[in-house]
Amino acid sequence: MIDLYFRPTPNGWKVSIMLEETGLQYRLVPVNFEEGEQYSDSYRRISPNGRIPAIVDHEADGGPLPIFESGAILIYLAEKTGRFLPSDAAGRSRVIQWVMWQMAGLGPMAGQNGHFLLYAPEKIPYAINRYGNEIRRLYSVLDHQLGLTGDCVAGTYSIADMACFPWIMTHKAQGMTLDDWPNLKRWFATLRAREPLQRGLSVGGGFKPNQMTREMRAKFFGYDDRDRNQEKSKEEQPG
Ligand SMILES: N[C@@H](CCC(=O)N[C@@H](CS)C(=O)NCC(=O)O)C(=O)O
Repeated sequence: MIDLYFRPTPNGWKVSIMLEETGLQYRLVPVNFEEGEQYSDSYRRISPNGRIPAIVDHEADGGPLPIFESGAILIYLAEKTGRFLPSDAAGRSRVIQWVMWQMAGLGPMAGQNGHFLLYAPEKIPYAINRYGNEIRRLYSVLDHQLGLTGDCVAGTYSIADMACFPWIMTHKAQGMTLDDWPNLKRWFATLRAREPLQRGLSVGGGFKPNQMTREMRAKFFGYDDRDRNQEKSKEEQPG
């Protein structure tokens, strides 16, 4: 049995999709961000970075194995099952390159783009332009790659597709339309039709981006909403 420490977010879905695709037995363990559970001592023993997703494989050789970082989890599950990661050196390298690209580029940049577009307490044009330009560049990179490889990022359906898909799924919230990237649009529709992928996305109650109140967001993102409001009301006073 595998415990999946989870919350319905793009990084969480990468792993729930892989678990559904492989048919491995797993148990969902929700992590309550509003209560700050991700920072508890017990959770940090599983995920030292205090983020979801994480897994514990209770059937690993040598005893229960905690794993954090979604890319590392995908590679572990692919190796455990012998699926979605080619065994030849070139094919394996191609998939891992795109998993790394997602982990170091698409995910973090889309995260920052979404933050400055949707959640930042003030609109900062410099940040919105910087991350907006970078996310458009990354969409173009993926679109170009899919123009070369066809239906899958690294040739055949793999953990590279599962890593990228949930971050492209949030394109509307990112202020993007797939109409500008025909290869990406085709890939997205093909993957969207996969039943295991759909099951992975429906785990944990679907996508509720705005379930946090303004106060919760202020606490979560570490800014003092109360002080800002006081400053704002001072600014708004006529003098
Ligand atoms: N590089 C990490 C990123 C994980 C991550 O940022 N997870 C977010 C949810 S998508 C999280 O746990 N946020 C909680 C917080 O910021 O306190 C991975 O891919 O696993």
